[in-house]
Amino acid sequence: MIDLYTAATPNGHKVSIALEELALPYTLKVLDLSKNEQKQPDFLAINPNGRIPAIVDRAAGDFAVFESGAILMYLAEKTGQLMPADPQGRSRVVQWLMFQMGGVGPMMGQANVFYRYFPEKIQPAIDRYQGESKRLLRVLDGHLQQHEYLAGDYSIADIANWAWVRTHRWSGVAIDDLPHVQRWLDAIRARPAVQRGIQAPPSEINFNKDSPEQTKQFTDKARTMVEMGQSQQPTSKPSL
Ligand SMILES: N[C@@H](CCC(=O)N[C@@H](CS)C(=O)NCC(=O)O)C(=O)O
Repeated sequence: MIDLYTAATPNGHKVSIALEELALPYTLKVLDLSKNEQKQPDFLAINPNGRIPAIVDRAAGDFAVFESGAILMYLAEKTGQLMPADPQGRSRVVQWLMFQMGGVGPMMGQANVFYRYFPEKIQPAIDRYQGESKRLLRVLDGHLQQHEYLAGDYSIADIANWAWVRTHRWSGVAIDDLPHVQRWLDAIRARPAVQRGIQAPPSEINFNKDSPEQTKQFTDKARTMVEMGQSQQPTSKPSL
């Protein structure tokens, strides 16, 4: 059994989708990020960085893994699924996984902060992060024009990128001119395991259309979290 420490965010959903795809039993441990539960000592012993997601593999001597990309690789390697074992096939998956971890996630995350959460609207920062996010989505579109999935068969690279790209509207980045990204988003959304994964736990906002009240509530919570995250340094107990 795996304990999944998570919240309804793209990084959290990457892991719940993978667990659902792999049919691995797991216990959902939802942390309230607006109450800073991710910075409490018990959780810092699992992830010294004080961020979700993290897992503890109870069947493997309580082995703890943090960083969503590292968790996806651990789960794929543990099961021998969602990533090939041969060096080149594995490398293709890892390349597109790192593309998400180092590019799509951080850029869309910062677009959210400056476009949605910061009370001051700093237009050059919004333009920079939305522009870079759009550039990365164009790279995906170009690749998906020639390939059904990002790296051979459907893999953890698709899961990682999909969980972020589906929230493009929240980051203020349109994909109307990216037909291959649209096709790939729809194909992955149709998978039953993906549908279950994004309900674990369900998002607090509708990524496809704004409901002003929902948007305001979520934005206020997210702003509080960003401000708390800037002002508090985690200190951890010894790691598991
Ligand atoms: N690179 C990390 C990023 C994790 C991350 O930023 N998690 C966010 C939610 S998506 C979080 O826990 N934020 C709470 C905080 O900043 O205190 C990963 O991919 O796991």
